[in-house]
Amino acid sequence: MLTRIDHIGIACFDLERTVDFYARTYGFEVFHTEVNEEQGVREAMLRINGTDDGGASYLQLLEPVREDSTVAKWLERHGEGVHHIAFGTEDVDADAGAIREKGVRVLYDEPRRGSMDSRITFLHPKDCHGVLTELVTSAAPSATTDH
Ligand code: CMX
Ligand code: CO
Repeated sequence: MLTRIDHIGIACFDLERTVDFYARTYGFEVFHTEVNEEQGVREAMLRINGTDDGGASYLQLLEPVREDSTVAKWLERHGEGVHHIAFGTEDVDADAGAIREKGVRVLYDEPRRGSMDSRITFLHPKDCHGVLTELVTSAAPSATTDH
């Protein structure tokens, strides 16, 4: 079951400048940063609020690290802005399977590694009324204490 907005993914050209904007304008602080080579991004997670399923909602600021990455391609076409939304679930495998059975294309056969050792998959935007949609299962809290 999908129980929270886990994050909103925002594509940007310059991660530091965008982080600075969110800090100066809203007072949001960086909770976590990492490079995800497989996804071709450098990212900053800004934690906005806790959620009643025990998780949290974040903004995920994304800067491409490779010209052939999906985010680089998207920035070239659209410029900066909202790139995707992500729903949180306790069981990404079960939810992705159930959604696939409804005829929505799930992009990965098996969930891959996402931010903070989460497990993620994506739904094709053309099957979701134009919204690239991610499903996320967070790592157990103990797995993220060293980040
Ligand atoms: N939101 C909405 N529509 C999008 C989109 C997005 N983010 N990205 C692409 N599209 C649309 C395009 O506008 C295009 O539509 P038109 O044909 O009508 O112009 C269509 O999808 C195909 O676009 P494309 O540029 O040819 O893109 P690709 O097919 O190469 O890739 C997608 C699209 C969804 C398969 C690819 O972006 C993908 O695999 N995404 C999942 C991985 C990802 O986004 N990783 C970065 C974030 C990592 C993280 O969150 O941790
Ligand atoms: Co994301």
